[in-house]
Amino acid sequence: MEGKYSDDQIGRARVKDTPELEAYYKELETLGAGALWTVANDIEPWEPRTSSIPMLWKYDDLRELVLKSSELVTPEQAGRRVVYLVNDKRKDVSAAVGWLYTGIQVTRPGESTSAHRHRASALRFIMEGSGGYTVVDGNKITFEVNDFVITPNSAWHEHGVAADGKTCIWQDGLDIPLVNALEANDYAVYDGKQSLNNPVNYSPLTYGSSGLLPADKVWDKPYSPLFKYSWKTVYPALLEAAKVNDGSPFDGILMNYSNPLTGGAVMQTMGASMQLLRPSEHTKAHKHTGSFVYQCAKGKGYSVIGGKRFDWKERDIFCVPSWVNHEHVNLSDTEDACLFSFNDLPTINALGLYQEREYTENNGYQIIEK
Ligand code: 1HN
Repeated sequence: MEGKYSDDQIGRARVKDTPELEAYYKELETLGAGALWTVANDIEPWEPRTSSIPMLWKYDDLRELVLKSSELVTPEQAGRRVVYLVNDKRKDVSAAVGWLYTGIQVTRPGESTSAHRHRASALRFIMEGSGGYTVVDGNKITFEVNDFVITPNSAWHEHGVAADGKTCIWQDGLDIPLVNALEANDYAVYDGKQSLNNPVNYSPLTYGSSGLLPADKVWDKPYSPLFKYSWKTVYPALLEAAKVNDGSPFDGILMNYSNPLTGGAVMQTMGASMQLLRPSEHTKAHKHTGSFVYQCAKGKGYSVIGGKRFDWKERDIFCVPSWVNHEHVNLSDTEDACLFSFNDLPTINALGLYQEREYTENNGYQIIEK
C-alpha cells in the first residue's frame, strides 16, 4: 500500500527479516515473549477492522425449520429451543455479528421454559403468535408481535405461551459472545418456576406511559425499569416524530428504546432502536463502529452493506458489522418500512470507541496524500 496507509513509513514497523533476527525471535518465543514490531502493524489497524461479514437471513427460508424444532425437541430437553443465526466468519464465538448473538425461538401453546439467569444481557423481538409471555425477575409480561422485551443481566427469566394462545416465534438477542470474550459470563438454574412479585404487566403499566413516572417509586438498577416496549405505542410515536422531523440522512426516523429514568440505553451493554423509512426513502451511506442486528418489522426494501445489496421484507434478519458502509432503501412508494435493530453501542460508547464517517467516493478506498 502507498500513501496515508502505507506501512513503509516512520511510525510503522518495517524491519526486514534476517537470519540473526529470526534466531532472536525464536529465542524470545521460548520465553513466552516476542518482538512487538513483528505484530504491531497487524494489531494496530489504521481504521477499525471487522472480522464479520454482512449477512441476511431470510425468514421464508428459516421459518419451517424453526417450527420443525418444536417437533424434534421439547424446551425441557433443549433448555432453550432456538435456531441461532451465525456469521460465516464468527462461528468460533457463535456470534451473528461482532460480539452479538441472535437466534429464533419457538414456543407452542401451553409450553414454558425453565427459569434461569446469566450475566449476559438478553432481549427479544416478537415475530409471530399470540398469548406469549416472559417472566423477568418475578414480573410477568405479556407480549405481542413487534413488541420489544428486555432481560437485563442476571435477571431470572423464563418464557411461555398460554394454552389458548398461538405458537410464538421471537428473535433473541444477547451479548453472550462479548461477555464470554471478557471472560465474565455465568449461568444459574432457578429451582422451579419464579413466583410473581408483582401483578401481570406491572413494569409496562407503571413505567410505560407518556413520559409519566411514578412519584413514589425508587429504582436503583443500572437498567431500564420498563421491560416491554409495545409496538402499539412505538409505531405511532415514529409516525408522530415523522410529522415534524426530517430524521437522519443516514437512518430516516430512528428512535432509540430508552430507559425512561435516564433517557439512556435500555441495558448496560446493548441498545436497540426502531427506525422508519418513509415511502421511497433512500438513505445516505455511512459507517460507524458498533455491531448491529436488524429485523424488518414492517414493509420491504433493501440495504447496501459493504457494497452488496441485501433485499429484505418483514421478519428477515440481517447484520451490519462495525465500520462497514451501509445505506437503507424503502422499496415501496406508498408504505413506510420499519427496521428494528439492536447493537452494542452502550459498550462502544462507554469505552470511548464510537466513530462515524459519511461515505464518499474516496473514503472507501485509500487516500493518497502527497
Ligand atoms: C437464553 O437464556 C435464552 O432465555 C434464549 O430464552 C437464547 C442463547 C444463548 C444463551 C442464553 C432465553 C439464549 C439464551
